Amino acid sequence: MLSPQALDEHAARIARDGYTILEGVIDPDFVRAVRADLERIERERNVRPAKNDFEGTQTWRIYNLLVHGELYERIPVHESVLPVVERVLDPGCLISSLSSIAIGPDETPQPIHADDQLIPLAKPHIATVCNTMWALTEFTDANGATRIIPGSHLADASPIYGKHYDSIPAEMSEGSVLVWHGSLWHGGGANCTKARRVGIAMNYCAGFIRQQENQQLGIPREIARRFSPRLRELVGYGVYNGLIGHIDKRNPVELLGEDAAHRMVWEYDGSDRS
Ligand SMILES: O=C(O)CCC(=O)C(=O)O
Repeated sequence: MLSPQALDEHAARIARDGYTILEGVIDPDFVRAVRADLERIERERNVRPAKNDFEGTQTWRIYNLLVHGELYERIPVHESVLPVVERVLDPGCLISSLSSIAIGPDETPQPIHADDQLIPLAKPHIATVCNTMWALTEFTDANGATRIIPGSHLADASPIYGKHYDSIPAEMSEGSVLVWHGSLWHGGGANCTKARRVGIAMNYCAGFIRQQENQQLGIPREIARRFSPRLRELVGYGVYNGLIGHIDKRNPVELLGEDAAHRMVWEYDGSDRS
């Protein structure tokens, strides 16, 4: 577990450079278990690469991982990763999407993009998105490590789709996590090796914008019911700042048969906004 000081330093690095790498924070047994389980899902669901350049034609992706078993429930709440994200967004952040990305041999580079570029806000702006890439294998220049352009989160525009930009590979050891500001220009790398580069894309957004994968409709309620209280909030069974996301003035967690832990904005007494 990272110290509060280390967490602050990582958040400061993201503010300055647009990214940071949390070296070796994921338990090796967990890394192996997730890798093996992704192979199971691929086999059972006959997952195949997409046919477009953005997702990659030699890249295996599995979306909406929270419906695929309890193993995945440990990812969004990881004790060394979530606190960094909470410092970049705030504790009211949400899961935006949770998917796997296995880049296979012969994959070509993904077009450089910013994960928030479809959000029509003038740039640069505060982080509305904060994304993480978990290395389930080593990430190297040769096998398709995520390519990044340090500092680009401060640009006044998003990259032009399909244009070449000089970038560096975010190389990291198995069990490490790359965390970036959603405005950072980046893309998956080309894989020139004979083995797959496997990652988990654990993506978060601010509690006041729309999640990329619809978590409340995409995860059956009986699955969400077994989630931990924090995971329920992260998928959207909660309200941001006591207001955003309410249903008829009530906290949506009540749909799961739970009492709401936090007060709604109209219950604040003016001195206390906790
Ligand atoms: O696979 C990667 O390294 C990055 C993927 C990515 O940025 C995306 O699919 O949006």
